[in-house]
Amino acid sequence: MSEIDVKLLEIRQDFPVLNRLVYGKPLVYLDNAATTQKPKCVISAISDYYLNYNSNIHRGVHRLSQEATDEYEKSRKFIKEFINANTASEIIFTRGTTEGINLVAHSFVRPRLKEGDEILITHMEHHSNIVPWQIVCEETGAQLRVVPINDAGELIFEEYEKMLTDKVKFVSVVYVSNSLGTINPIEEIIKKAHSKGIPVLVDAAQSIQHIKIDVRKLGCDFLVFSGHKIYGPTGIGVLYGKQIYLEKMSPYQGGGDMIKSVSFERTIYNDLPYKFEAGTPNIEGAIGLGKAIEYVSQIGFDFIIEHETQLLKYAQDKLSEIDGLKIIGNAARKASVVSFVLDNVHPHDVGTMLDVDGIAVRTGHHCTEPIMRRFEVPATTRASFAFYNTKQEIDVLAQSIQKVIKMFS
Ligand code: C6P
Repeated sequence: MSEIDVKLLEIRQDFPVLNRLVYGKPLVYLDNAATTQKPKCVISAISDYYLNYNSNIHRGVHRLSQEATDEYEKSRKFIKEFINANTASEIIFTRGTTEGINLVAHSFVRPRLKEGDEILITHMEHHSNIVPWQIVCEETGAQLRVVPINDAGELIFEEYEKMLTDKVKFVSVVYVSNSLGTINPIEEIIKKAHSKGIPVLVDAAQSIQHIKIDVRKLGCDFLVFSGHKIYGPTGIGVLYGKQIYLEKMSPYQGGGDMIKSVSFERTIYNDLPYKFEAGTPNIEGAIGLGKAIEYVSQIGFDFIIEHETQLLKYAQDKLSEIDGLKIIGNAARKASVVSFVLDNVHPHDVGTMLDVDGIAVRTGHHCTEPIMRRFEVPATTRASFAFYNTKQEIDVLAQSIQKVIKMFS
């Protein structure tokens, strides 16, 4: 057995669900872009909170509340270290990527826009990096402009450069596309926008778990991700923002914890990061996310990148050999996603038949309808990989696809 195989065996033991059967067959979980499975340490951290110190945070002088507050804030510090933010105050807990983008759209971009201004996104954005900007544009009279992509599913950089006119007030762009797997040249995108003084938000929902992210090196102004895609719980996510911006922004929601003092005449808002965390937060979610990030750091990006790169190459090579299968998204730089269509078989039928073999993939438009239109397909079947997946699982996928083709021919 190779070193990677030995490590994989160990890693898979950390994820109890990977041992289950589906219709009597071993589960082959290839829907990791939708949500990743959770390691035992994350599950234990959540149950430990409920079993031993469940209480509200930032509010009580009692022991349990202090313990819960300490663990919640410890997670924030882990995340600060993980993405190399300047201070823990730049780490805002949100419900996920979607809420992070909406927060920035509402509290940072909208107050700075006037009629005729422009927001720039790309053709490969998830709906949650399209719709919040459409709402802001409707409200302000600004225009949403979309940078085109080529037939391989790559951003056309020259078009991006041309579209970065003086009218553009904000750029919001995905790092890794969830339906194509394309890795965007994010550093160059940010550098170009900054050369014109335009702030940039990075949607890191599909990159935080695959690529080592250093926000200071990237220089991005905002970055958002979801806990559940990096082996943490659902309902928790992170907005990173540069302190100079977060300080100037008005709150997204009003309520408890985001204030220093309230009177009917005047309310004084709390300091960062609490100004953006109104109400009782997802305490167990934040604690679980901290644990997930600690776990991922222990696995290490050297292993993650090496193994996932091999898996992606193996899957692309294997699936490309199948007659009648077309991969959608052939960018030179890709991460962990293979989207495909089969001649004469609807992706929903593909997904349903793969399920019978215990294989979990996602079918549909993946919340990226404009991409489906760009490639003139109604939907795709998407296999997406995590560091616990194996080449043997990809073999099972390829065999099962062959069965689907036979059945429909
Ligand atoms: N993509 C997928 O199956 P939330 O739902 O807030 O955790 O993440 C939204 C989101 C934003 N940007 C990108 C690039 C994403 O991939 C996602 C979520 C899932 O592809 C669910 S649609």
